[in-house]
Amino acid sequence: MGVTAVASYLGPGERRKLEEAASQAANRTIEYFLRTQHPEGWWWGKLESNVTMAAEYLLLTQFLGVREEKRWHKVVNYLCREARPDGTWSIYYGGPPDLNSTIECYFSLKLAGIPLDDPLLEKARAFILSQGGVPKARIFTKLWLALFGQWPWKALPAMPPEFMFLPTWFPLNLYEFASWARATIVPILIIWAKRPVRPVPEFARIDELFPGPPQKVARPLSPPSSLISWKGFFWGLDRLLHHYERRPLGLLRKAAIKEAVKWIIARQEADGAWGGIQPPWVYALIALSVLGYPLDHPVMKRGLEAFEGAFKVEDDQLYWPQACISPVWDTALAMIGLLDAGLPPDHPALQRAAHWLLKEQVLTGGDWQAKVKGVEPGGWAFEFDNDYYPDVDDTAEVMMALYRTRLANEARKEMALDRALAWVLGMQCSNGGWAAFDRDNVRGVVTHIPFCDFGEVLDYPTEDVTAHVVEMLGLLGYGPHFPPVARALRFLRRLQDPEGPWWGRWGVNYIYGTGAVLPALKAIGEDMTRPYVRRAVGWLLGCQNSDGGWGESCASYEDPSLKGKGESTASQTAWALLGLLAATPEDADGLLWQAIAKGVTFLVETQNEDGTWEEPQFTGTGFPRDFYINYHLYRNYWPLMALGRALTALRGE
Ligand code: R04
Repeated sequence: MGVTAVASYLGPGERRKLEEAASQAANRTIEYFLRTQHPEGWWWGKLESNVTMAAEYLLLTQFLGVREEKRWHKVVNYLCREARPDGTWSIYYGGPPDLNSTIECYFSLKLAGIPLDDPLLEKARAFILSQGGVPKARIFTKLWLALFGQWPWKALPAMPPEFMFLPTWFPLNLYEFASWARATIVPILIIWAKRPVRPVPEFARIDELFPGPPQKVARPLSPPSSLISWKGFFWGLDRLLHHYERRPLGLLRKAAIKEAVKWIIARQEADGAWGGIQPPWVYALIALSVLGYPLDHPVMKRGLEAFEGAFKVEDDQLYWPQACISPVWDTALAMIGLLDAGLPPDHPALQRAAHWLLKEQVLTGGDWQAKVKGVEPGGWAFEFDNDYYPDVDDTAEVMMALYRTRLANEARKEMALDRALAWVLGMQCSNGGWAAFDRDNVRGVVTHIPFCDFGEVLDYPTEDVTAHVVEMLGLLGYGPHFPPVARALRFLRRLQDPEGPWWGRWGVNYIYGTGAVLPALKAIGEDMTRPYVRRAVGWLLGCQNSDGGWGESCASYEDPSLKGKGESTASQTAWALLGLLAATPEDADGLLWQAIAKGVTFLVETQNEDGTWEEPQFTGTGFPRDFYINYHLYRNYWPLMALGRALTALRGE
């Protein structure tokens, strides 16, 4: 975009004013990142999700018999702080009351000694019963309750450990599940086989959360409407498996449990957790405890100590464990923001970050190799320690950050990039897209298993991850005719929403997806005047808020009429600007630049003195509908990218 072109749409005075304001704002945020970089080179923000992580921490320590009152008091403070005035908890800021979270918090608070007639519990109980009580909870919540005799094991779906033995060619095997579900299911197979019950004191029972006598209303899943369906098949299989459970084949059962234990122990990461995320980690500790592993067993010890490490958020009042930690993701994106905002590519801060990232490259094997043969490891994971589960999303962003940074030892960097490129290309799915952790993890049959009533159990190739890869390939010099790119572009064209945007799998929601695809199309050399691109631009212009920002509530995953709608936030305004700035061809009309100017002004006017933004809203997605994330650095590095790219356009560079 030539300076004259911009000026003619914004007017010389307006353009200069905007450039000045954006430049000052960008410098404040650059200063923020320079002063908050860790000496080892990384940036890392809190990953806020929902209270089930803290409630389940209480339940885990209760179950393992390591409950410690001072710590419990801090977690109770956190749960009470997160409770809303109506006595419920939600899974995202400003979201509706969530039954599972409210039940798990209610039970934990009772265990902590909060009396039944406490106003908070009274309101929570009223909500829980209004939703049908515990029988309406998800399987995971019922499993937690079963551990303490608050839900009958026989009313949970069968999860026999023999499942471990299903071969990888069988349509239903461990490796047909998404990585996060697989790592969570294996320990649960052991727990289900043992059906442990560690009773709680009478005062902590939660019979009052049932719509009738628990022994009567705590029923197994009722048969689906039509038995001639996958759901029907699995319901029938579940009944059969419960029957088998009465007298399982001893040797087979023993061997299966042994196989599961081996699988679990092999996957404990250096930080003592599993898979970098909470579910596999807590269920692994429960499973090993149920098998008699003592607390001072090295695996148990390290697993418990991990709650005192990187995952914890603690001050003198509160404690809560993060569901996951995002240092690699945060560092790569912070570097890209700094580079976009004009920090020299050889700046010491960028070099420190790059050297840290180079040390984080995963050069050992992982579960992805079950499906991807003959490809050398070379990706990055999201966390400090998660060698078994590197992901394509992090790898693409890290590659872009490294590629644009200048190091003294460029050869070392180029070798890392070559390995990463080969791994990413090896991970491309058959339909041209890229998923996060696995290739072609799309066998839908697993989604009908009764156990799978929460989150995602498949790792589908998605628009946002594919876009990040295409953007990276464009940066590395590949064009639209490079076969993997051509296939990816066809994938993206196929998945474009009829109204113009792209759906967002790992970010909320259509604004995230569209803000990822448009820069990718620009980077790969697509003609940005093509109708399908203009439809996406038109959609973004159409959902700009009157305050100049953009926002989209998590609710848009449930209610398509809310696509692109929600109170303006810094990160989502940034995503929209990244999209529009990528699509400003020479002849962009005034409307486009007026919208960009208003969006940039929104960021400038809402920025804090210290170069950061406020963002209580959740704009990250763990699972659409079930699990949302507030990445605490999203509010800062995505706006920095947007301001940086706006300045580049305004200066006609
Ligand atoms: C934005 C980057 C996306 N990129 C990296 C993803 C990182 C986080 O991915 C996950 C985080 C998760 N948490 N909890 C779960 C989970 C899954 C993820 C989870 C797992 C199993 C069950 C419930 C929750 F993939 Br059951 C924090 C791809």
